[in-house]
Amino acid sequence: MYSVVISGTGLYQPPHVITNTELVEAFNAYADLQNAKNADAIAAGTHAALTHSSVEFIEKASGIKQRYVIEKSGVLDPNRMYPRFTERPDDQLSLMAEIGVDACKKALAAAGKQASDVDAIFCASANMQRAYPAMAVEIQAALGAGGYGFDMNVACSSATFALEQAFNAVRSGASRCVLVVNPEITSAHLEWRDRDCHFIFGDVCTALVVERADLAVSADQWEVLGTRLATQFSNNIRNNFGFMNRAEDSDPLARDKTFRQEGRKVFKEVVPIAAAHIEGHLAALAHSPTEVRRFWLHQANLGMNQLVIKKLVGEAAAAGSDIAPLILDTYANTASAGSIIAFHEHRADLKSGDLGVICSFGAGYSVGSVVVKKR
Ligand code: CO8
Repeated sequence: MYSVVISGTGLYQPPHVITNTELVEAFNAYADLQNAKNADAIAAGTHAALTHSSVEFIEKASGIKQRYVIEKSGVLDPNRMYPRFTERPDDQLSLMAEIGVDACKKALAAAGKQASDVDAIFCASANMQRAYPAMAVEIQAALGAGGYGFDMNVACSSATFALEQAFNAVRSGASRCVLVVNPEITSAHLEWRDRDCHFIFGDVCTALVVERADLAVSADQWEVLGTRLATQFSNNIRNNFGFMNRAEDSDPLARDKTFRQEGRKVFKEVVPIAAAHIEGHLAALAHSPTEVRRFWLHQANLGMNQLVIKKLVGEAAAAGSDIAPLILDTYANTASAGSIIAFHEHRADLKSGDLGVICSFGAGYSVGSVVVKKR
C-alpha cells in the first residue's frame, strides 16, 4: 500500500453575492405579489397567504449572512425567483464543467502538478447538470488529463465519499494522482420561493489533488490516515426531480422537484450521528477528538456545528472558533463543497504533525470523515 496525501486544493468562487437583506427584499416582494394575486382566495380562506421572511430569523437560525451565486438577477426577480442561465450548445463546455475546470486548474497549480499527471477524476456533487456524458469526462477532456473519470452523487457528502474512492485508488497503486471536484450549482435546485429554505444555499466549486506521497512535490501536504463513510435512509431531505418525472406525468414545477427538508428533524437527528461517527473513526485510528487540532465540518448550520464540537471536545470549544472554522456565514450551505472550502481556507496555520478531520453530513442521511495529518 502507498502512503497518500492531499497536496493541493482549488476554489471557484462565483462572481455575485446575495446578502440576506437583498434576498429577503426579493422574497417579500414575491410574497406580496402572490398574496395580491390570490387575494380573493385568501379572503375566502381557501388559500394560505405567504408570510414575510426576515434577516434576523435567517441569521439566528442558521448563521448564514450571504451567499455567492453564478447568476443573481433571476433569483432576485420577484416574478421569477430562480437563476437565468443560457442553454449552451453540445459543442460548448457546460457550465458545471466550466467551474469544475477552474477549480481543478487551481488545485493542480497548488499541488505543482500538470493535467498530464492526473489519471482519474471524480466529479462528486449533490446534483449533476445532465445524465450523460459524465461531467467528469468533460472536465477530463477540457483539462487534457488521461485515465478515466466518473460522476457520483451522495448529496452533501459527495466530496468525502469521493475522497475515500480517491484514497483507495491511490493507496492500492491503481492510480498515482486523482482529482476530486465538487461543482455545486445549488441555485438551480433550491426553491427560492419557499421561506423555510430560500436562504440556505450558495454556488461554488472545490477541487482536491489526491496523490501518492512519494510523487508529491507540494510544500503543503496532508497525509490521509483514513476515511470512513456511513449512510442511513431518511426522507427528511429530499428532491424528487429525475428522469422518471415525464413518464409519471408529474408536474415538473411541483414543489417536490426541488430541494425540500424537515430542517428541525435533520438538525436533531444528524448531530449525534455525525459526532459519534467522527469519534468512532478517530478511535479506530487510535486517536481521540481532543488530539485533533482542527475539524473542517460540513457547513449547513452554525448551531449544528457548535453541538457536534461540544459533543466531541466539550463545552469550552465552539464552532466558529479556531477548532472548527465557519465559512457558512459568507458562502452559506454549498452542499458537498462546504467542508472542503473550510479546509481550503483554514489550514495554513497548522504545523507538521497536526491532526485534522474533514467531515460532511447531509441528505441520505450520509456522513463521511477523512482524517489527515500535516506532513
Ligand atoms: N423568516 C422568518 N421566519 C421563518 C423563516 C424565514 N425565512 N423560515 C421559517 N420561519 C419560521 C417558521 O415558520 C417557524 O415558525 P413557527 O414557530 O411559528 O412555526 C419558525 O420560524 C421556526 O422554523 P424552523 O423550526 O424551521 O426553524 P429552525 O430553527 O429549525 O431553523 C433551519 C431552520 C435553519 C433550516 C434549521 O432547521 C437547519 O439548519 N437544520 C439543519 C438542516 C441541514 O443540515 N440540512 C442539511 C441540508 S444539506 C443536504 O444534505 C442537502 C444536499 C442537497 C443540496 C441541495 C441544494 C439546493
